[in-house]
Amino acid sequence: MVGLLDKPPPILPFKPGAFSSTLRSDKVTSKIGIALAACVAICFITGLWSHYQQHPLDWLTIPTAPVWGYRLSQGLHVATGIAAIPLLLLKLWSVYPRLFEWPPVKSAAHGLERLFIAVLVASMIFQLATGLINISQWYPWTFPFTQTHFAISFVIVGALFIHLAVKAPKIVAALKGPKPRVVAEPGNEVPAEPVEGQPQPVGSGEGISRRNLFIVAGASVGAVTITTVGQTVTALEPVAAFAPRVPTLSPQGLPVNKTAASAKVTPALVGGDYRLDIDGPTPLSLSIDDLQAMPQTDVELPIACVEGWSASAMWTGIRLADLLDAAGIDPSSTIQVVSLETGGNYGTSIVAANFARDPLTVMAMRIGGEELSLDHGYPIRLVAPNRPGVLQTKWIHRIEVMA
Ligand SMILES: Nc1nc2c(c(=O)[nH]1)N[C@H]1C(S)=C(S)[C@@H](COP(=O)(O)O)O[C@H]1N2
Ligand SMILES: [Mo]
Repeated sequence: MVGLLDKPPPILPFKPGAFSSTLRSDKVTSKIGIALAACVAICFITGLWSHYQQHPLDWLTIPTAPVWGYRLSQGLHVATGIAAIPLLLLKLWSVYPRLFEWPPVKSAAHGLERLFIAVLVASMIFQLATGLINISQWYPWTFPFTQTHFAISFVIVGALFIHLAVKAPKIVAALKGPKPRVVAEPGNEVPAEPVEGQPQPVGSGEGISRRNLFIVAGASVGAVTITTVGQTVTALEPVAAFAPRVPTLSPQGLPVNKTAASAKVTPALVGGDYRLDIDGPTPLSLSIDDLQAMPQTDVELPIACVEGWSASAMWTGIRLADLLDAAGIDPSSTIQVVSLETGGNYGTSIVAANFARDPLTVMAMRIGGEELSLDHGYPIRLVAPNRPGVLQTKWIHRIEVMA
């Protein structure tokens, strides 16, 4: 057995010298790795922020300002996640020959280190692939996406932390060290003088220089970013060829994630019998005419979806604080809004007191001056500042006091 492991198998990827690219070096691996780790760090922090906005912690009061806070943090979350895809592929390319290093396990510590790397790579591939599929609005799996995405993020960060700690000395040495030498192989030497009629070598005998490698890396990260970030940066919309959602091409200037039909909200439900009921010391039951007769306020606020698209709109509606005051609800109360949509995860949402009382939080009836379409939440929906799109509940018919 030991004898078997002494020598690499005589087949290609294991043969010494099987990988001849002179572009791979610890320095290249370290630089790409640092860019990838930076993306992972931003993605993790913005992901946690998004999670705790949707599942609040008792001791953490989320501020209502700046109004574009969630738009920025979730835009960064999705953009850094997308940028991590080409970076991860490059990183894997840069260390790929090590997959075939011989012997595969040199010691217990080495075996453990490789195991952590396997966990790290597998969890990152899973996270980025399912995340990308999710923002493309395709849900081919049966496991609960958000819980899994949340749990796996800790596996990634834990394994990455260990990986960086183990590799720290090597990374520091690689970054401080001299430029890796271009290895000239027999018959592949870089000629001292240009030879007329011969193609010029470009740095390594391999046709692409290390500088060009970084240009390719930067260009691929730039390309995936530029062609998708238009879903949230309006100025880049014209080049957003791969953005799953493009706000200005959508009804009333805003994509619709859940249509009224798929939420089973029928026109009959929002007809003459519709009432907005508010449970409070002075219970209210308001018809659409009653609601339209109340003082209306204009607010400019974004809808920022967890999937990374976002768009700002001018909303017109009744300040939520005015409705709560009319029902005699205490200003320190947390409330819940309830949709006509039954079932589904987003039929209700909790509104903490600071959000409920913010002067920018409205129960919107109009968008851009037009009556809300049924798909956008007619007759009335919640729009609050610095709030994930999933919590901007549509088709509200009831407001309840929680605590
Ligand atoms: N009742 C209800 N409200 C909802 C949803 C839903 O599924 N049901 N989806 C939410 C999500 S995920 C987003 S991003 C916004 C999108 O709002 P829009 O369809 O008006 O653009 O509505 C939110 N409000
Ligand atoms: Mo969303």
